[in-house]
Amino acid sequence: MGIVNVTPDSFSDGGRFLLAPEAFAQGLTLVREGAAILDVGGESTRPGSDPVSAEMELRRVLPVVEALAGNVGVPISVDTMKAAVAQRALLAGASLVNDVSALRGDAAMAEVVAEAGCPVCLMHMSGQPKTMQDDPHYDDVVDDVLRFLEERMAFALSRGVLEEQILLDPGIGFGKTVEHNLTLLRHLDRVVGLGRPVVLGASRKRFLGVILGAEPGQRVSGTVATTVLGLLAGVQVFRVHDVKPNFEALRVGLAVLEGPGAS
Ligand code: HH2
Repeated sequence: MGIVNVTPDSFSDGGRFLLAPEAFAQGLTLVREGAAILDVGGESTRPGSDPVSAEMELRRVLPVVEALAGNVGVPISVDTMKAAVAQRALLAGASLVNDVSALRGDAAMAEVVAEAGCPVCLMHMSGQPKTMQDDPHYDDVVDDVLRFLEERMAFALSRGVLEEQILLDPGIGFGKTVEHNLTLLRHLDRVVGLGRPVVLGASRKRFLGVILGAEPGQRVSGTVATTVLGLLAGVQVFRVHDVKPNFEALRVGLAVLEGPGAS
């Protein structure tokens, strides 16, 4: 899953009118590099970020979803916590909803997803992006994340979302210390054990910077390490900025695990 950010704070000097063409070009590049899904987002959820309005998110996301859906042969995911944004993006050609609030951010989201009959990614997040890194605490981070994901899956099912449409994500970096992230990465097999495809989003995240003493653009090899570990644990979807190195690592990893025909 290649990341297409349509957010001004994700593109160094992106003004409003530059965002869509830049994001569209990025999407094409990521597909050329091997992405099997593109995840388009118009609201930054990085620690400390402020929410944006639905109107602003729609203005950013819709043209990009529409253009990519008409020009690439891979499914488009919309990374949003807002039902209105998900609904319009689905109409514009998106076919998956990536909701980092796991259907908690907007009371109408479950219905939108259930009615569309589309896949939905439910991610663990403790708190809100604005404050989630203030003092994250868990009794047992793996148990707590598993319980949360089971509870959110039960909620989704109760609202008419089909089990086979649900993907789960432990939410690396969302209300977690470096140690919490490492513990979750060590126990990804238990998330996989919940029985649904798992999405891993470790790409360029801060814990890699802490380990490596590196800025975001220098965290690619560290990201690839998490991808290979995820593959070994049974993770099926890797949400990454740098598709080529991660895709190549997956191809080699799959060739080893399943034989050359699998890559
Ligand atoms: N991480 C980010 C955003 N969306 N979705 C899922 N399912 N899993 C994740 O780990 C995840 C996510 C944050 O990463 P990034 O896209 O780099 O930053 P931003 O929030 O600025 O878009």
